[in-house]
Amino acid sequence: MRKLFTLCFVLREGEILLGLKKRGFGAGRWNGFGGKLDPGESIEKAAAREIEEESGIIVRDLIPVGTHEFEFSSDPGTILEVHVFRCQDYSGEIIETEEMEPRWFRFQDIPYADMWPDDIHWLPLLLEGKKIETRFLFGAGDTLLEWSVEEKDDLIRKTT
Ligand code: 6OG
Repeated sequence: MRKLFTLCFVLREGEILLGLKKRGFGAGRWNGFGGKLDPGESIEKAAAREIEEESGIIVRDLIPVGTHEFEFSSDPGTILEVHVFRCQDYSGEIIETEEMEPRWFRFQDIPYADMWPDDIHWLPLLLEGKKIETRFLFGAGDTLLEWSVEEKDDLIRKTT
């Protein structure tokens, strides 16, 4: 079974917007903004809706970065398929919400120790503008058992 999620990172000059998740899955960890798709909703619509619900801003550009497949050994066969975006153009004011406490971090200060353990393996690639496709298997205590991170070429290639 696959469960679809979105995850979006807002960037500005040398800084990334993260939110401290205050409740639910991943509470206590810093992460991008995102969540589950509503029934019938497109992935892009869900990404924009979640970021507005969780941080107050309206995104004007959503650049697809790739996908993660997360699996937990405690629930084999259930794949969390997470569609990742970055965004550099938004309107509105960033606010704290019931779900997230937002904060800007300089790239060199990203709190990897207080994030999901997969993040350190791919977030630096996102910051370099790379596209990615990853798989992570988590064991007890959310430790990483197996993982792979592939850098994807852009689909459009120059032929000359
Ligand atoms: P809600 O439960 O709030 O959606 N998510 C993960 N993000 C990272 N970096 N690593 C993981 O490793 C994750 N598992 C889920 C997807 C959960 C949000 O958390 C993300 C969603 O944006 C296991 O609806």
